[in-house]
Amino acid sequence: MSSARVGIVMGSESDLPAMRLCGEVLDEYGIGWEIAVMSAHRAPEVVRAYAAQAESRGLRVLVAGAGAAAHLPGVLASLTPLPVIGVPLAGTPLAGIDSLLSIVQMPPGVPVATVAVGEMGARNAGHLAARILALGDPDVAAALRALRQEMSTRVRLPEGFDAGGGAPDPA
Ligand code: RP5
Repeated sequence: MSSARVGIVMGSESDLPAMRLCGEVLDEYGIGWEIAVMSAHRAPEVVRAYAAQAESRGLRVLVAGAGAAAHLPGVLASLTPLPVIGVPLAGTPLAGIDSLLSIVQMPPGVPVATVAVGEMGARNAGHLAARILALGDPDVAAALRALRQEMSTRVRLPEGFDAGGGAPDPA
């Protein structure tokens, strides 16, 4: 079994610049991840095999990025009970609206948790995967608490302003 708990999958090598940011975020939490390129339309049998083996290989969350008619996240979600986070990627003349709608509009029963288009979404996919894993992993939960605490200090307040106890306790 690999030590990766998150499988970051994308439809094309051209998706890598955005999707590697998801891995960088997972590193902040100390979460092991792996990366794979496989297309739901160019290599459907590979996608099927990857999804079928994902759980037994130790993966707990899949993050799938795709552009254009972006069916990879939905296809993965249809083939595994693991939670799937979809990252819509821009790159066509429709600038990601095409992939956003393809990914977010899954019919009931086969959900794909869809994040923002592009690099922002790739990063948030990492944060969302961490929140899922934090439910069953005290180390990830502690890293999440620390990150939220650090984020809550990123404020600039007017002189004399009383925030009512200061930065909120994110616990
Ligand atoms: C999708 O088509 C991929 O996810 C990629 O975003 C897009 C373009 O792929 P390439 O033509 O760059 O391989 O399948």
